[in-house]
Amino acid sequence: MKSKTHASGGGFNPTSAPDYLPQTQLRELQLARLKFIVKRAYENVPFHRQRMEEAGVTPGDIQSLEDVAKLHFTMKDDLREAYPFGLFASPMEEIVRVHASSGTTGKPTVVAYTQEDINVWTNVMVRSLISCGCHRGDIIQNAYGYGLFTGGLGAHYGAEALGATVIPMSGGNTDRQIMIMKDFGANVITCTPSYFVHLSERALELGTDLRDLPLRIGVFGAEPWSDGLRQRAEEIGGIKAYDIYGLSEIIGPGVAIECAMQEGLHIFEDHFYPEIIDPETGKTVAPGEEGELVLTTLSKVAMPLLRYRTRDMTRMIPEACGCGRTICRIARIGRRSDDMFIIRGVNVYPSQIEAAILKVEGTSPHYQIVLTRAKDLDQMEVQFEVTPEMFGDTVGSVENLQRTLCHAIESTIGVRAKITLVEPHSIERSQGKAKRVIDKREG
Ligand code: DLL
Repeated sequence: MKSKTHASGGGFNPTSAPDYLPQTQLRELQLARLKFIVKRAYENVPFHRQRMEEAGVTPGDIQSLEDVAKLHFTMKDDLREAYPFGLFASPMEEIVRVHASSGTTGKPTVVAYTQEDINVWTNVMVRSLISCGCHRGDIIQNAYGYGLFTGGLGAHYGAEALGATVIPMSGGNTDRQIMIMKDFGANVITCTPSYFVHLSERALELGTDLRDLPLRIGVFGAEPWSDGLRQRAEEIGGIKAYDIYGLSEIIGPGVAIECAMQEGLHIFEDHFYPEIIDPETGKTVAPGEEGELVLTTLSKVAMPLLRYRTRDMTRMIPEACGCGRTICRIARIGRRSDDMFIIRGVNVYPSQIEAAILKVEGTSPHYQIVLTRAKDLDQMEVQFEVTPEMFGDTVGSVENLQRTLCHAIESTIGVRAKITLVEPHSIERSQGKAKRVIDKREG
């Protein structure tokens, strides 16, 4: 699996060789690319030039990888303010594609690609798919959304260049997905983990057990998901589920991916330079400590980003990986520094609630957290879908289940939640990223 070298995809050569570069070579490559990208940003994007001038830094000051710390951070708001094309470093004639990430409020943030950028994206997606055991000849059902979201087209180009057969399903249309999966013999599926669980359950309702199909691998990402959810997905789908990470601002899917060891995600650091910082102070944390992931695009031509604050919390795994890849690894991203909500003074992440729920035997990952405020006191309600089967041998009565869930949550986060059991399917299914928190508190 070390280096697949069959030509396909318009002369594109899918190989995972850069994953195994000796450290010194990798650092040299990174430094050369860092110098290139800083110069490019400085010369072509007024925003970056202005920030560098404010900090008294010129491209010539970047002489080592550590010098990256001299540069300014770029934030999501900087992209919003530059809406739509303000951060582009290439003239429009050279931009072959734009994507946008949907903001929950206001305008989306727009990102751009030259043909070279699309080639890099394809390259890292091929390496991602190879890393989780996909190969030429696989039939990949791509259920990430096609459109402004990067998931669909990102996975699509990578899968084609790998030499796989792509079924460009996009998200949704679940009954049809299931029929096509069965009839076309898909053995790999790419989608959000929450959508996969929904799809598997719907399949069962329609009399199809995915475990009886050729499906072998799930390449899941675009949202945080717990190890508990991974276990459920693997059980119900009869698959091996891999975690893929990425974000539009940096390229889309394919920034990092698990390998067969599944002990963290390898960052394609020949193209994306990672740092882990303390989100409060902006300072680099000690090696192996948790902090916010900051990424610098090392080869992005159309829209170079310097020290982009992802808000995703993780840590570097300093030990060498058993798979032999030399590129660095980060721990799975369980939370963002900003999907956190505070309830009665306690910081809570939806992923903690999910992990607590899934610890209870017989439960399913269909839940929603509703936050309200009554008489100045915050209340947290966890709505949880039940099915008749849950009351078989495992949980007993309704009260029993409520008690057990309440206890599981309280012992995990230290806050009591009201558990409301709701009808099967009453929580809206997402075709992409699941919406876990409804915050009805004011102010
Ligand atoms: O979600 C790109 C993507 C598509 C990644 C398909 C993987 C698969 P955005 O819509 O810009 O891009 O959202 C990026 O989603 O900053 C994380 O907070 C979250 N995220 C993405 N992948 C993971 C993951 C795509 N594997 C934001 N685990 C990121 C946890 C993830 N969170």
